[in-house]
Amino acid sequence: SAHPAGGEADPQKLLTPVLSAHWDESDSYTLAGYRRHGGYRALRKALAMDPDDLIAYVKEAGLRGRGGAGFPTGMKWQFIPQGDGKPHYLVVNADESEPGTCKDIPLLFANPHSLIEGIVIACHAIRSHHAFIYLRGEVVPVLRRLHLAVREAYEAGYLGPDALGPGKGLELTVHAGAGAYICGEETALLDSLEGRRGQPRLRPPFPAVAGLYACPTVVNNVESIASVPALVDKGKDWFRSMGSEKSPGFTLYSLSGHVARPGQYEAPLGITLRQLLDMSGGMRPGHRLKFWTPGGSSTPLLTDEHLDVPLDYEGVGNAGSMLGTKALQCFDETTCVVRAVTRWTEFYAHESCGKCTPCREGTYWLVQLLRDIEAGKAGHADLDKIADIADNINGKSFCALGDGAASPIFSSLQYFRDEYEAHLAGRGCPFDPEKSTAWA
Ligand code: L3W
Ligand code: SF4
Repeated sequence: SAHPAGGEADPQKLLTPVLSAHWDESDSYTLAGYRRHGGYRALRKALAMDPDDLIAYVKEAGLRGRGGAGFPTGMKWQFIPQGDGKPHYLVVNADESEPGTCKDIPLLFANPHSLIEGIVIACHAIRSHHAFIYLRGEVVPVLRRLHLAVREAYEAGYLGPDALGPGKGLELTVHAGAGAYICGEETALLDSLEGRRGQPRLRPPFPAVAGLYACPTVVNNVESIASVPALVDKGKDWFRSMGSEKSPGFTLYSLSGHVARPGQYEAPLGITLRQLLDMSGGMRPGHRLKFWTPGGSSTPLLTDEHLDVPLDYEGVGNAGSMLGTKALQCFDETTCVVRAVTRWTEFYAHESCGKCTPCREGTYWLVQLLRDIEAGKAGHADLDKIADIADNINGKSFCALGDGAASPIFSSLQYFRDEYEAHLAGRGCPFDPEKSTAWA
């Protein structure tokens, strides 16, 4: 199809494989495989830099957190107080669980050393001597590879007593979670790591001030830290040559759903879903895009009107959603939006930690009402009721899980209210003849 920049262009040329460059090599996860392509070269460069200069460098490069919020990584490192006499910690959030989000797990599986190298660089910057990786516990094959990679890094001296220079040690602990989505929320993660039930803490204080064991802690996403070695190795100008002024760099886009070739596509921030679909063979043959999520189910749905929205923090924000984790779940015209929203809401209700009332009770009520709507047992007042409940969760919950649960409700009502109405009119799902008395 026509390239937006003008003329015909090969969509594959937009790909900028960095983290994913060697995933198809059989030993990409080993130290030897990683070093063959320049692995741990950036570390030498970083260790020769003054920590404050390194932080300034990452700040100037403009790297933003890849876990959903897009907070500037260098700024987060700079928040760590210096000379405070307390230990500093780096905690990598590898508890990837957001529906649709599936980039950190393949990254860790194929290229764990990019994360380990990034960890050593980041610990030099924030003057930390102990880092932790909090991994989603269900992914046992990833846990095994991570343990192997950490052992290799210790044996090679990248970790251990002299990792950051003679007598300046760095320990790295891998911790597997026990299967709760809420433990991906940074403060719940810290409570879980400390051995408590994973529930969010009040912020402020932010982890940068009082995090793990009440000490200054940086919590970063896997992809954010794994991006640091390439940035340091190739330089901030190279990094800034991709993406936009406010959202520079390369990133992993995860395409899933009714697309011809789902998977990870590494490309600059700011490209569009239309371009990504060009790269991935489009929607499955004979079908068209109906709705999609820019960054997992917590980010408001968008539709086929938004195919040309730049996939960066500003562009998606201006379109009324959030870039989030760049988990692009694409649904075609055969999908019932009410069914999809019900399924997501069931997830949030199940994963609600129960600490605050709006989320604990609200997600439960939403599930009951959505199931009634889907089964054709609801009335028009129930559509207003789900909007009202979502309104009482959004911004009134203790953590972002509540806001995330409200967002598919608001956005689906905004774009597909007629489909909800059709469930009421047909007394059931118009997409499923067995459930509906009036096939629409
Ligand atoms: C010090 C301040 N630090 C903010 C730090 C804060 C955190 C970061 C961003 O949620 C989003 C959420 C999900 N002093 C600070 C400060 N910080 N002000 O900056 O904070 P925040 O509150 O903007 O976001 P968050 O708590 O990190 C993350 C959304 O991501 N999401 C879910 C993603 C799920 C996954 C997964 O499963 N892997 O990533 C998708 O969009 O809804 O809005 O570190 O401490 N004054
Ligand atoms: Fe727990 Fe939900 Fe409240 Fe977050 S919003 S603290 S997950 S009950």
